[in-house]
Amino acid sequence: NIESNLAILVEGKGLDDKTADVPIQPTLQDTVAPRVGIIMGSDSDLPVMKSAAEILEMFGVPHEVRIVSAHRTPELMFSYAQSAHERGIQVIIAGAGGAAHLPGMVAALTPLPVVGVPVRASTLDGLDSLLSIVQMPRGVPVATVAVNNATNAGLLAVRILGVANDNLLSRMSQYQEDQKESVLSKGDKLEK
Ligand code: RP5
Repeated sequence: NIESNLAILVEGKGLDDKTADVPIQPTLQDTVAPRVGIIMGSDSDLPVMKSAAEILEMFGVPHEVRIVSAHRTPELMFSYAQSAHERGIQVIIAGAGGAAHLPGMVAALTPLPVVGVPVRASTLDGLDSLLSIVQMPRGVPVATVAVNNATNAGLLAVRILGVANDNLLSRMSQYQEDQKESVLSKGDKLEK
């Protein structure tokens, strides 16, 4: 669950510990390996990035949460990005703020899809993070979500995995139905 993932993160367990944080999940029980890697430049990004973990938790997608800084731990960033696909990770969600180089650098080092989350971390209201992440050169894509919108990063990861997983695809359809119902019922209440 999210708490144990985050606890492991806070305890600072490294990449060598590949099993301790893998929860048993209802939808992808055929594997114990995490399918989505959620990484961020600093533990100060956690309040924003935990929303991505909550979405993956809700859809039952095995995931891991790690602090990997492009600037403070560049060697770790290299090893994480270069080995993620070999460990069974299929999507990387990378959040960072300010000079937010992590998502782009990771995208340069992995063949996996990378979803970038610009974290509002400075006096510039997140515009600095957004531009740092979204303005990638041709050939190195990062799917960038809105500032602080780690929820959408989680949902995008579920949709990517859903292409090859009917269970996730139908859960996503249900999520959309539920969302529609919720909006319509709010509209009904306003009209009354
Ligand atoms: C980035 O710098 C992190 O992603 C974070 O958003 C920002 C500030 O980091 P701290 O100084 O709070 O650790 O690398």
